[in-house]
Amino acid sequence: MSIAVAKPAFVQQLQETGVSEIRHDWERSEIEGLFNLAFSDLIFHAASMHRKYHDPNKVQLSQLLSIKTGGCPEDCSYCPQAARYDTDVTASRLMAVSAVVEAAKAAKAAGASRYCLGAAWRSPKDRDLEQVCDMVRGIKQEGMEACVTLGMLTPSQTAKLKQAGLDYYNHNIDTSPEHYGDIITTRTIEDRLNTIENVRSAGINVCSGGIVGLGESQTDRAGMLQTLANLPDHPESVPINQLVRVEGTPLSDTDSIDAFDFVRTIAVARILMPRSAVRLSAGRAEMADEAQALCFLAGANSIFFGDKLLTTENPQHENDMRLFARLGITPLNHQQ
Ligand code: SAM
Ligand code: DTB
Ligand code: SF4
Repeated sequence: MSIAVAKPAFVQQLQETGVSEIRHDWERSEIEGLFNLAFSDLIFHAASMHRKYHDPNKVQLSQLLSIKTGGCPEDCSYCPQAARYDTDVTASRLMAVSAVVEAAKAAKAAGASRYCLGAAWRSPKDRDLEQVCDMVRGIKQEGMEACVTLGMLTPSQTAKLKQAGLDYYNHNIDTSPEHYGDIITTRTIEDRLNTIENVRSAGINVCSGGIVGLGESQTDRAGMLQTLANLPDHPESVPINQLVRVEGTPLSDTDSIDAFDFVRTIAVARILMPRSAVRLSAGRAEMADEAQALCFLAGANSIFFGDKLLTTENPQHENDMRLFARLGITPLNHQQ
């Protein structure tokens, strides 16, 4: 006996018209239609897409290290590293190459396949970039993938990073074009898109996503994902962060978001960018195991692991491994 599954009209129309699943022409209203599906219909659609393009029981593990912390001249209103906000972050200078490579070795031993370096810069100075390039070479020598996030880059800087062997560059658009100016005033979303274009032109994989919980509306969430999905190429990696509310930042008192709304954002990202890795990024320390499991079901297939993100807490390694075991998830190795 076959069981008939009622498909939402929108999903049925997509399948019947044979519309390609890899699209770059999403209308805002279509994306809002996805967000407004009944929860089970949305998750079913996203999980089906996930299974078509990925092994649903594998999750890629990246580990983060803040190589230059705090003192940043930008005004991103979510960020504890902006010099203008009074937070507990202590500013530090750029780390030595040897210390970074030692930390990468330890992350590899713990199971990370990618090592990601973050610096609290608006954009790197050329002298500092040379040092970061040496860090990238050192990480690559350990047999790991390397990712860095250093702020805005020029084409000559992306060329240097590519030459050093960089695999991914992380540069988030953070929110929708309409909401962007309420969150950051010291650089525009066009500045960010220019850097993403420079990274892409250099042949480096693009890691770009955003933050949920900044006080944005559902149409802003749709607008953020629309901007990413309608790029000429989808980012290979799409981090979806839940705002980590840090005392002293302008957004520290923002209302927490409904866990199901966060899962919906992951699901819509999975449907819009089927081939990309969707990363369940910052915010896991405040998330129930059940909410994380729903994110994996909805198509998240990458996380940051290790006890720390850049300056804030992340779940303990043992807790993550226990959750993976309970869910039958195993780490994805980049050779796979
Ligand atoms: N300074 C560089 C830049 O902004 O491009 C690189 C580092 S910055 C910390 C990288 C990203 O971390 C930001 O774009 C933002 O998406 C994310 N982020 C920063 N603070 C966060 C917070 N409190 N909660 C969630 N995500 C955050
Ligand atoms: C991304 O999308 N999230 C990471 C990484 N890329 C660089 C950063 C999260 C930072 C959370 C706040 C903190 O720890 O300072
Ligand atoms: Fe600086 Fe990056 Fe934080 Fe913005 S997100 S304040 S650019 S470190």
